[in-house]
Amino acid sequence: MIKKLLIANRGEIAVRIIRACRELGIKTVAVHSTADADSMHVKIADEAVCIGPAQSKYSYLNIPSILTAAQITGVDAIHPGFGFLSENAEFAELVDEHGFIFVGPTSEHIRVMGDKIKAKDTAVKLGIPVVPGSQGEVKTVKDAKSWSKKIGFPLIIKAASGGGGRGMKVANTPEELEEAFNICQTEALSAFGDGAVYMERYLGRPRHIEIQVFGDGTGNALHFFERDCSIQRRHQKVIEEASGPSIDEKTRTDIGNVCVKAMSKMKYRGAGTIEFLYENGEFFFIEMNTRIQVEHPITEMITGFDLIKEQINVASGDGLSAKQQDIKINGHAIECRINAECPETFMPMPGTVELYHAPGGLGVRVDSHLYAGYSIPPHYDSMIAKLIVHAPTREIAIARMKRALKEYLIIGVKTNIPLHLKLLDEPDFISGDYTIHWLEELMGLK
Ligand code: MV4
Repeated sequence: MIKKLLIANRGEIAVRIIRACRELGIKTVAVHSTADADSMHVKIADEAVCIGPAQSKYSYLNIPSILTAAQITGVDAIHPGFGFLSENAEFAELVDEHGFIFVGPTSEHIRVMGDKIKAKDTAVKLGIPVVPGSQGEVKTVKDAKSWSKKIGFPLIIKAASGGGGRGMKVANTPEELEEAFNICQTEALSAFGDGAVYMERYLGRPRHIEIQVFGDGTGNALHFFERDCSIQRRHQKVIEEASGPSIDEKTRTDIGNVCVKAMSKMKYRGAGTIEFLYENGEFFFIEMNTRIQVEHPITEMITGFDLIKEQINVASGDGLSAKQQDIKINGHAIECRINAECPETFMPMPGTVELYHAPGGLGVRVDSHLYAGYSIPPHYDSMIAKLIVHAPTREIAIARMKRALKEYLIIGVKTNIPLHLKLLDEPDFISGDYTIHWLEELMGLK
């Protein structure tokens, strides 16, 4: 049983985890940098420990400092949230070795999925459809040329240790292959300390569809349907929706069942997201994330499950709270990520929130750590809130999101609320007809 839990994170996700703990009767310990002393998660936790200076490297990524805080406060468990140490296999291992429960998968599963070559190999063995490409690492230009004859052009070269859009090169023709391969290998080595690369057929106009999965670590597994996260700019998601507007009932059930079988076979524990590119009615696995994700609330809204509580229950050894047949889609949900940023350059623009008024009413949820008077520190992510709406239909959800965005007052800092209002009026968004390139094409970046 977990009686006290430390949240190794900050911002809205720390607040979200503290809220779940409070409802479960679990005491909470916030950790924070000196720059976050006045942050919401520090104020609402039962206890708080300063773990270092503003720079993440010395605070939110400082493993000895976090483990010491856990020991001093006598917690049973550590929740890593997302980002920071959430997918650090060594951290998961150390948490375990120090006698704390890590709210997440085993360190072995984190390690395997962190290596994109091993992840893809695992997916193949588990029966998940993958993008056709090289089998394992491509070590030399000679091997790259040989694989390219099987894969065809355009193709994409990816770093095994990459992810989130870093360490990728597209070769459109055989003439471009050698240089693209060499650059990718060199950049992978310098950026990640691992030069291993692999190759895939390049999909030109896919959607990014991800499946929310859960496992109890003993072979029981569930899926909570899909999210469409195609609306992104420079690999930063901007709007997400559940369910996916392009996915029909049979397609949804089929891919969900494939993912559940795979998670069951590998005895996966905790929350996971299986990421696919979806093109012409076909799913192609690209990566698996072994953490709770930013956009988990839209899945919570359409299924009615509290995914953070589900994570904590699984970590406690209480297992999953539902059977697959109990998980149903109710209505539609949309999330707009609210960032403190310059509307023209999209550069982060921190500052002090002079006045704050969050929207409310039927079907409106705000996950945020903001309050009037709060100074957004410049050291971390520019996302300051997630505005989530839930409605019986997609059409009503769009109307509800527009009215909620118009009610939202964040005075003192510039935000991307005007951008969201513009996007929600676009015919392609309204019809649901968009790919991963849609936003960048709309803004003339491509
Ligand atoms: C691809 C692809 C096209 N074909 N793989 C980018 C992030 C990384 N997770 C995988 N990514 C891509 N892999 C093949 N074989 C296009 C992308 C991609 C992308 C994927 C998901 C969401 C946004 C994206 C933006 C640009 C490129």
